[in-house]
Amino acid sequence: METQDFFHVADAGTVESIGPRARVLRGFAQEQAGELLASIEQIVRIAPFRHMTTPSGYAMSVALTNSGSLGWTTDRRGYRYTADDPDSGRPWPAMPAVFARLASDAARRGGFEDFEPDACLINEYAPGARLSLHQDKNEHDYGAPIVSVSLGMSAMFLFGGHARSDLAAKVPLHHGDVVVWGGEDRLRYHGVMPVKDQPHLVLGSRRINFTFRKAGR
Ligand code: MD3
Ligand code: FE
Repeated sequence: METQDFFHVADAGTVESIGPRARVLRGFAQEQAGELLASIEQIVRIAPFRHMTTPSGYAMSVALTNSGSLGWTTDRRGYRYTADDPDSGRPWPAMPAVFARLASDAARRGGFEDFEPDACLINEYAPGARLSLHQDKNEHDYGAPIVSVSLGMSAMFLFGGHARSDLAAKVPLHHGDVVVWGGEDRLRYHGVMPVKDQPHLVLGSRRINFTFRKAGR
């Protein structure tokens, strides 16, 4: 195990509150990481990672794909969820059972019962990739939480307030960490600082973050 991981073994199992209804579950997905990555490999064979274009015309530095009955997409026309992969015209790959179970278990641990996501957005970060401050507002029902799983290189997550100008807290996220957000924290601005190139033993110079959402009705 490399040094970067070594320091995060000790806090596995701890729960940090970063908001009234936002919890970091340290190392919650660590034991399952291999299985999760194998599932992602299968998904990417059908629906490869791609750099989508934002409505303002920029290519995102983060590459993404989806699994589940709905997938998040962006192009010049805007942000939305679609049943089909716009590149292939085929449905997004089904959500693996291990994904659905992890999402529901983590949500319960974070204080949300009966979470049944229909969408899993998978983000891939190369060194330097970032996500500017934004809100996740394309989902039908803000009552359901969002569950996020981080694998590979560490990143500094920015957790802001309800206005873009609110000061953002910095929360380091490491391989195996899971975060659960809901209730009054659901619409807080958030982002990811440019990822530093500190290669991970298993994933190398990559960070993968996948977020489970209930996007449809
Ligand atoms: C906080 N992804 O895909 S984790 C995203 O690490 C996204 O790739 C980040 O933000 C990443 O939209 C951050 C998750 C996250 C997702 C939804 C949230 C944090 C959130 C909704 C409300 C508050
Ligand atoms: Fe987001």
